[in-house]
Amino acid sequence: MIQNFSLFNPSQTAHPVIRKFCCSSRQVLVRSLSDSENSLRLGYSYTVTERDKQHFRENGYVHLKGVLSEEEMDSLEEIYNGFLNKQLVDPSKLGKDFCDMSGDYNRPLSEFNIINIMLPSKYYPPLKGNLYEQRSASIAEQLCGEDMVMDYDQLLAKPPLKPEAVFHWHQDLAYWPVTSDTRTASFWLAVDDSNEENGCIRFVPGSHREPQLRPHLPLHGDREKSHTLVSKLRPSDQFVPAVLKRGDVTVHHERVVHGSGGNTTKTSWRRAYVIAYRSQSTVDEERRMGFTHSHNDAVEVLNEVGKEKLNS
Ligand SMILES: O=C(O)CCC(=O)C(=O)O
Ligand SMILES: [Fe+2]
Repeated sequence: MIQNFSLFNPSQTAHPVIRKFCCSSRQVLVRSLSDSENSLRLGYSYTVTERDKQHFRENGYVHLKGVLSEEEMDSLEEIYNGFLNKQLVDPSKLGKDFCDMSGDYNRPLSEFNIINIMLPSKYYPPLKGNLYEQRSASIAEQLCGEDMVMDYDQLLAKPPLKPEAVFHWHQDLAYWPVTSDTRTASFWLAVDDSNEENGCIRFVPGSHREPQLRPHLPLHGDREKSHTLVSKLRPSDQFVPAVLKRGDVTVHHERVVHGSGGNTTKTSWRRAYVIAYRSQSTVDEERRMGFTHSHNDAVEVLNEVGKEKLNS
């Protein structure tokens, strides 16, 4: 039943939700965009302004508004919910790739604070090539260069009433092997409006320019118990919450310090869809090491992450 899917060549046999997603994305090509949104979306691409590029360079992240329209989000959300309600994939088949980023691997699903689904398009291939992938790829190219390819995707959802859904402060590169070319554009798409109450992502602007990665420790002592690494903020660090509307994204650099607080709301979910782009040579280098961004990667490989060669 599941077929490979690309928006450029939509398969008639694709999942109905995907077909709908595909159709709504095609309409974008012919419909003019609302001026009030001041949107820079056009078909499969999104124009990044010089100001956005400068913000990304100087602060290590940038907030881009309206990367997906409300209608496009509706279709995407159906797929997202298919993961959460277990209709698209069976969580028991994902092993550690279906876990709680705030807890250890023994925590039962009913008690998850941050529902983390690694590599959704690997486990549900019809997701591949969706409109968000296309637009984020166009943005990654504008921010980081032509050789950027998708390295991994991830879903991160905080249900309401989860004050402990804290994503600890970290730099992404501390989670990855330090390859010769570390350039990254990490996209964080808000599936819900995201704010301080429901646990939006927060950045320490400029921290990506520090010469060395900060120390990170495994939250539960070792990477076999949980995937989570933790770094501490410094007294001088000032963080900025990224308050996003549904359909907005942030894009962040591999060294910027970031994290998020719990979801203290009674009714508001905080769902995010992450896609990271890195250079083709970096992705090849990672795969040669056996590093795929799956939490099921060998623990010996996971123990080699974040080790940088220090500049003399
Ligand atoms: O969703 C969050 O709160 C954090 C996500 C994150 O760390 C990332 O996308 O790199
Ligand atoms: Fe991160």
